[in-house]
Amino acid sequence: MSDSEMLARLAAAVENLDSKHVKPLVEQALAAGMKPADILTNGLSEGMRRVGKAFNTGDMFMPEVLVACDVYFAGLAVVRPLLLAGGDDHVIGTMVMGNIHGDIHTVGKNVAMPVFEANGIRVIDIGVSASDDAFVEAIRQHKPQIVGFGTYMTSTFMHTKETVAAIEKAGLRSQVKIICGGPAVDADAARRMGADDASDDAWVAVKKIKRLLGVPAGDE
Ligand code: B12
Repeated sequence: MSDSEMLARLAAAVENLDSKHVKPLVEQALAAGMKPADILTNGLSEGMRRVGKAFNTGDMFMPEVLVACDVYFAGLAVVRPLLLAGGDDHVIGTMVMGNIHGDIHTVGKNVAMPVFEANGIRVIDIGVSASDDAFVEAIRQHKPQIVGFGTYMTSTFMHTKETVAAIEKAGLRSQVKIICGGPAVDADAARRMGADDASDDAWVAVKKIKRLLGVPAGDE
């Protein structure tokens, strides 16, 4: 089987909620010499991206999205240790990521983080409903170049301003770029609230993060 056929089958396994075949397919792809990042980005994540689109157009419902996530994570469990064991040479930056205070949506964050990791962004997850102080502390401790706010509701997206202000007050704002994510975000509004960018799509966000880091985004 060619690499592109293998990737198509991996994406289809996630999209078709095929929990039985996803793990053996990932193992087969690895045995064939395919790169873990390729398997994740162009196989499993591609399937999850299609699921996200189908959900947004009303062609899939939440229970199916949650099963698709399980399939995605079953495949991810095989490739993730290999990605993390790959050493630092592919790492382009560190990102502290958490949900803004009051926001407990986990699915989007859990889908986005492996996509970022597969693209060389080391992610420190500070969890859901993280206080402004928790962001400040994590920045002090981990010295990231990027901070990601998970904001899945209008109310928590609007809280961006306060969290940015806390980071500013701690004297850390100039050390980090800030990007918001979630279905309620808008890049212009995020900038007006003091962040640097926003995206409702993890794959588009990777390009935006690369631009913020001054790394070629691969589309110019
Ligand atoms: C599932 C869900 C829930 C589940 C969450 C389960 C879980 N463990 O996550 C439950 C039932 C618990 C829930 C609760 C609530 N929810 Co809800 N929920 C949703 C729903 C249906 C899907 C979210 C989802 O998983 N999407 C799929 C993922 C893959 O997409 P995503 O989150 O956008 O993530 C993608 C990108 O945004 C990006 N991304 C994600 N994170 C990040 C982070 C960064 C930094 C970047 C750059 C990118 C990025 O990557 C992902 C892949 O591309 C949405 C509706 C919707 N259309 O989104 C409502 C929704 C988000 N919820 C909503 C609301 C109002 C609530 C509740 C207040 C409901 C209530 N009255 O109790 C509570 C609040 C809970 C809280 N305090 O946080 C509203 C928000 C409306 C608004 N604009 O304010 C929505 C939009 C539904 C609606 N249309 O009304 N919810």
